[in-house]
Amino acid sequence: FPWVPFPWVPFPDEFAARYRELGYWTGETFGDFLAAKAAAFGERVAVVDSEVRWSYRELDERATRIAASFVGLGIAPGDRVVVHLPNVAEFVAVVFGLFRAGALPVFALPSHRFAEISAFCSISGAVGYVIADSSRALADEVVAAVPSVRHVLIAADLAELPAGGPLPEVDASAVAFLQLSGGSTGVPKLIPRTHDDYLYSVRESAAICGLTPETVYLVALPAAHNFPMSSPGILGVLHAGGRVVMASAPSPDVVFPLIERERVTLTGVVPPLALQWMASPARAAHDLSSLKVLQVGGAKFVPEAAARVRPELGCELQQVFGMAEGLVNYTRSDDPEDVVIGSQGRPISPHDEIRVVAEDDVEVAPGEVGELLTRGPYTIRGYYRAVEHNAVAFTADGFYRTGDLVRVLPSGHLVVEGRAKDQINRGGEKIAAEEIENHLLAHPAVHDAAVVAIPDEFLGERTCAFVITTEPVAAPALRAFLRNRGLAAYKIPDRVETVEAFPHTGVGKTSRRDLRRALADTLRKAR
Ligand code: J2J
Repeated sequence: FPWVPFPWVPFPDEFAARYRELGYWTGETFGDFLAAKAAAFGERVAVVDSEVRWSYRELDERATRIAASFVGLGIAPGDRVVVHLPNVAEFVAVVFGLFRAGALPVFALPSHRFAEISAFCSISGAVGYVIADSSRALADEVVAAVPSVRHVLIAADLAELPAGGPLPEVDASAVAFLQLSGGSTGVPKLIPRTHDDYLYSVRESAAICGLTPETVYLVALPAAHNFPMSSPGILGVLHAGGRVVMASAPSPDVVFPLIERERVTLTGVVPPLALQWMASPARAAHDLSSLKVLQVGGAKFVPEAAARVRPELGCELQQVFGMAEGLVNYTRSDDPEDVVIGSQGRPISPHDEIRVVAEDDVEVAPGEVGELLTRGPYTIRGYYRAVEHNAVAFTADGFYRTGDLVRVLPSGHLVVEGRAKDQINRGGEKIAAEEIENHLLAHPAVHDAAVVAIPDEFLGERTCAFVITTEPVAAPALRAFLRNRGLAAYKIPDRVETVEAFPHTGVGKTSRRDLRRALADTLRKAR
């Protein structure tokens, strides 16, 4: 990945000035944030997992100690460190440790494997890779493949390493971390978020969700994902002085006993998990009465399922339509029932700018479906080190092209109607079609490949790979080939179809997008 002079696109000065004037960007860093919370909530429990129960004071001290270890290792302000941890309390301490050292966490998901981790390391030029000790073999491969990675660090050891110092001054307008994009291209995209912009979204999310020191939040989704991190998630709950409870897995057998034991009041899940929880016979055996609100987001939660949440789980539903690039929409607790069930919420901020456009970028009539473009106080202006892609992913005046097809209700709530990006949303897990196609093309017998979504009752969508091969290759062999390339399990195609040729979609040159659409149509008709 070539060196570029400006690896990220800052907000234009006049916008930054406006967001500061409005009091949205306060100059607070993540390091200051945790210190302030420790001062305010000292001995209250901040974060719990199956091994530890840390107070705000303990979390704060541990983060400072870990920051000193990073400095001791020679990790400098601005350096990138890939964080690859399961849902444990240590995740929070490590991330705040990096913030305090001025280094940028790059958030990997537990399901990521060599293909993803090595890509994040090389795109970001990471100097460090933090793991839980179980994934050591993977770390060795990553170090061998990406020369910039000088340190493989076991999270639990970080508080014991020789301390360096002093801790640096950190600038709140600087990039604080790199989040992952769901992506629609062959190469993953990293999202640079600043202290200023992210903390604004966190504070507002905490307010919208009515968080208090009594809030107990269960982290059911992977902690590193933007939803459980910030909507209002771990950070919103810490902002309010509440308690964060880490679940090692999102299945009912793990989650229901935790809800009962910790008296969990709030959690966030993707639609298939909501369905699984509602269908679980274990529900009757546990007291889930403390749960006040179930947030559902990451993929479309259809109204038929949404309507079942209150009667079956006995709690309120909040729909959340967000993206790691920025914009987050919530249904509000005082929204009418039909809006909570039938919409994906409205933006956090009065300064979130929304445009719904047709293919020519002209705005559609109010209430019509079009692509959602957005700009605002916590939406990025460009991906990290992605000059060419930024030219197509953003408009000239800085609106992010979400690739989501929406319509806007008169109340300002958005209804997600579909997608215009080459991505499969497999129950909230995002898969870039081109990325999988590139891996398939690396197989010696694969002449061409196209990956499309197939509708699925439980996951919303699954993946189907169409391949043209030079000799017969069985589907299991092709899947094994992808696994051996170190691709995360959720990206392995659910179905593989070998075809003689791809359909022609009209006159002239066929775009990949048209081809994918035609193939998806073929599948739909065959059902
Ligand atoms: C339909 N599609 C949705 C929804 C996300 C909160 C919640 C979710 C995410 C997230 C997040 C959807 N209905 N309710 O970051 O802070 C699809 C859209 C969107 C993409 C973003 C948060 N909620 N989506 O899912 O970066 O296509 O963030 O553009 O993973 O998920 O994916 P991601």
